[in-house]
Amino acid sequence: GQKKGILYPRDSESRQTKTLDGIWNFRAEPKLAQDLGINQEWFNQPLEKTGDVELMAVPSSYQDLSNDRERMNYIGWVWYDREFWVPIDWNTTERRIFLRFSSVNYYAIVWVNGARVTEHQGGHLPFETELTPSQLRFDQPNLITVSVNNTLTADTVPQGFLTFKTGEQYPPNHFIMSDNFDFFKYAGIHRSVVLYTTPRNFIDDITVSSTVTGTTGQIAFTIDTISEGTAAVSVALRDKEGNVVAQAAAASGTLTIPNAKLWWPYTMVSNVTDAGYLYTLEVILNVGNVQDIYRLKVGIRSVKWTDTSFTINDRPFYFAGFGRHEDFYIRGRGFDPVLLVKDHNLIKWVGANSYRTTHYPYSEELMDVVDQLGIVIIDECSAVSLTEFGPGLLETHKRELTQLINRDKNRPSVVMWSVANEPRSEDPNAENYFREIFQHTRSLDLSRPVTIVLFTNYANDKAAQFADIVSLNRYHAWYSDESEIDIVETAVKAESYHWMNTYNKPLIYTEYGADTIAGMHTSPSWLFTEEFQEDYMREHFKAFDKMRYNSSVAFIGEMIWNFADFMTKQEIKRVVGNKKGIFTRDRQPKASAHLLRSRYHLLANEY
Ligand code: GCB
Repeated sequence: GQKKGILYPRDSESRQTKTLDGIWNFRAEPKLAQDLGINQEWFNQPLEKTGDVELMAVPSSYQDLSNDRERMNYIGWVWYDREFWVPIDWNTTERRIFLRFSSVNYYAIVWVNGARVTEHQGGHLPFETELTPSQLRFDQPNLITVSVNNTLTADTVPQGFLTFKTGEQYPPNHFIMSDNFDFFKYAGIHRSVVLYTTPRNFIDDITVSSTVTGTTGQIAFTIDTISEGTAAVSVALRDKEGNVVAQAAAASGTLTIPNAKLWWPYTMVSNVTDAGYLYTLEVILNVGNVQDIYRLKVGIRSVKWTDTSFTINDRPFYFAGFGRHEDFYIRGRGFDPVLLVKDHNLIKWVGANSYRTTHYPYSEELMDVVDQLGIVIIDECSAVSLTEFGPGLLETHKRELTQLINRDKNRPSVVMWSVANEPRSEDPNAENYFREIFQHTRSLDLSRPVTIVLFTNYANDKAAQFADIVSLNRYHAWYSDESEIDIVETAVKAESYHWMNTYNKPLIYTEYGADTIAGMHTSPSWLFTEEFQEDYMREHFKAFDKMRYNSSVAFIGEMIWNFADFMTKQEIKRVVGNKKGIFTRDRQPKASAHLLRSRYHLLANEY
């Protein structure tokens, strides 16, 4: 059969992984070089034979590693290569070897020893290909070459638009790639590259979903295998101590767990060690006398929603969280385990119970961490700020959702899918477009609600009608009625009630925020000062409190924009990036972090 799973590569008795992370060679094509590297077949030899190469770290964005303005604004093909060895005992038809990329932004072509082995479009999501022993060398180094193109179009998610500027003030061939989103267009090999092995007959995919009835948990499971002989699949669910609490000898079925330990958000348990309880689903495939073993962490929890409620394990859940970014100095959007740990320590310090993966899927390592800590996730795909709704875009967007759900479907932390952030959803074409997007998402997963994050006027919006839960971004007293914080409470309530009453769905306020330069103070508060950010938040809290205590509507959450300052394109409304963080880009608290901390701890006592 055709491989369709994208399980995270994990070592086991039957599987090995080998990282290709480290220092690679790098070469950018000259500006507007018209596919020079492909035409000259740079993949057929070490890059250093084709011209000057630079050092490049993998994983990392490539933009901030040089001091070059052109590199920062580069649009087009860049090339990476390195040598690698394959262990001699991998040279057997008893094993399969896969090459897996966790994220390359945006478009990638991969060659091994000069042969094109795979390509992928779309950042933030993994892709892989099998390498046969005949494609590899076991007695000398192998060459891997990756070309990466960051050009966005009307058919990519997100969208971008190349414009050549002409006129006497412009030099020849002056062009820009414009976009409508508010984060820097980092590009490159953003997450790990690994080789991993499986036995010839192997576990391709695992799908689980859980329900809870009283004290009993149930896990429905499906195991997909690729095997040539008669395959026998068995599964065993082990608790944290390693005891088997349920098992089955079948490729699909339901496990019943009496007195199940539930997966709880960490703010909803009194003992923090009870948060995010994970069992291990041990899956064994036997073909002849060869086994493949894969262990997947699973949580038992229920997610339920109606037009008036949202619950986790049958308790109302109120989202107290953030919008975020994968963003840091130097590495850009490159995966960084140090930052991952620091951020989640800060998130727990603030007492946030949730966040949205604005505006693209975050790393698999991060998803492991939130599963383990009991932090709740609204999982967003890369469709940010869509402006034109053509058939090419629809196809790309659906493919991204398929890959996202395939990757994250088993995560207990993920309680909702977000199909888009701030599309021009008052456009008449948005109606059919989003009807299809929502249908497609539900065809892949019915166990979680689907939301869309809107910034339209409730009366003209064409997409909210399809959502289970409506999410709203709004910046009263910032982008509209700027500085007039005395209107905030009234404005937030008036508008939120319109959304809730028009659509009869739960509402989450997914963004509000004010750019704040850390260390800038005034009394009384002025735009951009720490005092203003605090005042602005307090006015929002008044509105949120009135709405969450109003039992005739379902106001189910507040998420501030943003967890930390982050890099954006250069524009005059940004002072070296977006400063709406409650932490600075280097993760130091502004006054607002302390204010939010006292609120989120109070909220945690109530829910
Ligand atoms: C928004 C966007 C977010 C921006 C934010 C802002 O509505 O969803 O990506 O960064 O506003 O600060 O303008």
